[in-house]
Amino acid sequence: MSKRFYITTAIDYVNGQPHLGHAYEKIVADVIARSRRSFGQEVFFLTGLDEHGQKVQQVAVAEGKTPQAYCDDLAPVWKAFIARLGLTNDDFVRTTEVRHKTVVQSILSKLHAEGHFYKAIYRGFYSTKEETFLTDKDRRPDGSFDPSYGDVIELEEENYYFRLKAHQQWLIDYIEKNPDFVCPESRRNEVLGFLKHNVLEDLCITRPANRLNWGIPIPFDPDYVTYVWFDALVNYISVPAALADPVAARAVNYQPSTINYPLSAWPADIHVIGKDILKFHSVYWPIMLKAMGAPLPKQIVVHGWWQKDGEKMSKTTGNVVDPIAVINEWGVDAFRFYVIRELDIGPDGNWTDEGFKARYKAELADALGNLVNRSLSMLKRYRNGVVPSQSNELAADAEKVVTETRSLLEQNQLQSALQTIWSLVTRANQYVDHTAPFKLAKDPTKAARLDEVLYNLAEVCRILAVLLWPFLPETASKIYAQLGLSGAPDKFAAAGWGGLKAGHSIGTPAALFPKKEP
Ligand code: ME8
Repeated sequence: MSKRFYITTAIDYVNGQPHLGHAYEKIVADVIARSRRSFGQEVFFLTGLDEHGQKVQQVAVAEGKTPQAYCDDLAPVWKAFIARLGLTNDDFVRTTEVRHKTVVQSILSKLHAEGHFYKAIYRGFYSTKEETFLTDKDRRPDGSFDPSYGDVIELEEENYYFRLKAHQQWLIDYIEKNPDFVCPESRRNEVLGFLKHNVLEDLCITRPANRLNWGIPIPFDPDYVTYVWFDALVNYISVPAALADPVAARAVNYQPSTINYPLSAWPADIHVIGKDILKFHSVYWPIMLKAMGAPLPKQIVVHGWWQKDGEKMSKTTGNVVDPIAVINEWGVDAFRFYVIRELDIGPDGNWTDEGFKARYKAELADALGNLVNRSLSMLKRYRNGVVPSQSNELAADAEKVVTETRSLLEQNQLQSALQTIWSLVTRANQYVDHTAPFKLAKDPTKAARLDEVLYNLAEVCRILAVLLWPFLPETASKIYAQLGLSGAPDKFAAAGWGGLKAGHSIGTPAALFPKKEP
């Protein structure tokens, strides 16, 4: 049983509409997952929902439902959402599932027995919205708390705490010795700065059940439930443990009763997350794992946040992008293309409808779509759709792009990979313009030259399908089908030059990206 390449996303809060930010993160992870599978690696791709906590409890009560019924109603909406994005996740976790709750409790029991927790009274300011205690460090210069914390109340409460101080130095050393642990570098520096300039406060890991009962009960004290983050972060290891991953199961002290799916996934290779939850993933999560005796994830990939038209997206002002509406109008691949092409993993991004339409027109319809359509239409018209003998005029260009794309995908440089792939699209379009096959076709003495040109164009289209598969799976499959090839273009190894054989009959060309009225 070889270890799978294990990739996760943040699990989304169930109480809210799936939005552009959620969609972006999941597509980033999906592109990485698909590319690794295409390289021949076995992959385990996990996403899911974060369902406990005060916010869910409050909304459920307001809607006259139990929190569980509320989550059960919303979970299918989220599952339909990720299906619409074309995700290839292998599992979908809900933190209300027994398999997850059992593992959270098992970890709590283990760490409690080993003396990692203590109980203490804390008096302080509390943000219900963020479900967190605030300190003076969270105050703005004028002494007030940022409105993003919502109503801040004074609270005195006895809770369980996780001892963190002993973990500070090894974590600093670890992040320094492992430059790829937190990516991009700016986020790594942010974590190191935080760890070096602050004394780590112990982490409050419970909430009293009489104030909040929508959470996982603490196994050693029925008066408490688990704090949302000690619950949510655990999903990354609870699912492998439940699927009988030996490393995960050992670390969380849990043996699933039925071993029907022996998985080898832990440690995770990549956690894809947004910048706002960096501290939870790069400070608390590694410390939790270290305390459990589990190997740490290999990499935390941190993406930026999307705005719309230069402003924060907000339902109240109506300044939102509804991914499903965009997909319904333009197709899933246009959406996947725009978010990955527009925003590199790291900085913040800005969605504009004009920008989206401009990329659709220039890069998808006029560049890629036109290349495939005219290449295959000419092959159909001039050679009855039968592939001529192999010619290698564009082989070197294609091979260079294939090598570069692979290397960029291996480094999760998704935006650059798309740019590189488009350099081949541009090259091939220029080749059409320079060789002018429509003129060659009029001159019978140029038949051999026309054969060469048509072969090169069809073969570039085939290679593009393979390169595009992780990004634009529907389009890649359509190109394959139009080329008359069976199966999916899902094996990177097929990107070598010369895959199209002389005498092969292609299928029917059709527009990949229909032009839209302005
Ligand atoms: O934080 N642009 O859930 P969540 C890009 N349940 N990404 C965005 C974004 C935006 N405008 N808004 C949110 C949670 N995100 C927790 C996670 S993980 C163990 C628990 C990203 O629904 C955000 O950064 O608020 C996060 O990575 C993900 O969407 C889910 O956010």
